[in-house]
Amino acid sequence: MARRVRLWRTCLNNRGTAATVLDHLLPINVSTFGGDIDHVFWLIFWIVGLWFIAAECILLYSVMRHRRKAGAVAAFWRGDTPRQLAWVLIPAFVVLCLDLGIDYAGASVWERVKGNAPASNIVVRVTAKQFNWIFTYPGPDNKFGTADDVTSENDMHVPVGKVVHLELESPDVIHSFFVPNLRLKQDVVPGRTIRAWFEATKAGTYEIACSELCGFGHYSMQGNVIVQNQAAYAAWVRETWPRSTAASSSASSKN
Ligand SMILES: [Cu+2]
Repeated sequence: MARRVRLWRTCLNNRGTAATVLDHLLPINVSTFGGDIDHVFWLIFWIVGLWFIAAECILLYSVMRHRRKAGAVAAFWRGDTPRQLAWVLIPAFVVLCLDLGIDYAGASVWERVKGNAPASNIVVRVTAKQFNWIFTYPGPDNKFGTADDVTSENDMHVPVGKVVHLELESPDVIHSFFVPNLRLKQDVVPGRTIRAWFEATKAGTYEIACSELCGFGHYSMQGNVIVQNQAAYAAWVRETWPRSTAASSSASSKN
């Protein structure tokens, strides 16, 4: 018991400890905008959580206080008087205000994540198909649809600390590209090229999941984002990508 009290006291004394404990409930964040996403997540969690507890307490109190008594008949209220109406209007107004508060807090985060992406020369085309992920790099000429494009199945290599642009496409059904550690989730819709971006802050291997039920093999639609330090990424490019064709293609265009 004393130990438990001490633990609680330590928690209360350490500023931010409660927040740190809660942070462990989420996958570790390795994205530059992940903190912003988590901030909105916790804001909604606390608002909805406290509202839920308050509503359940009122419900429980009412059930206990007005439980069936011998001879008592339940009253039928139509909400005719202002006092009765207030039970509906006041909570509805409070919920509206909380909603607007969440919208206000989330707007700047939405703008940062979904607005104009920071500039980058690293672009990866992500093709989501039943049932795997194909990652296409433009190759040394930096153009898609040319002979030096590089494709990789289910593994996406990216350098740490660099903005990466994604072009998401699907040839069949709707999928959703989800990397929990990057706090990135984006639907992939047939017939459209949807852009997204991220900047990873820590080297490591992070799971990709398809988070849109897309068919029998949906469960197996897994992949990895392999975030590498600059040297390791450069080595991967050296080993996997063809040599620069800039010289040969400019030579052939002259002919
Ligand atoms: Cu899928």
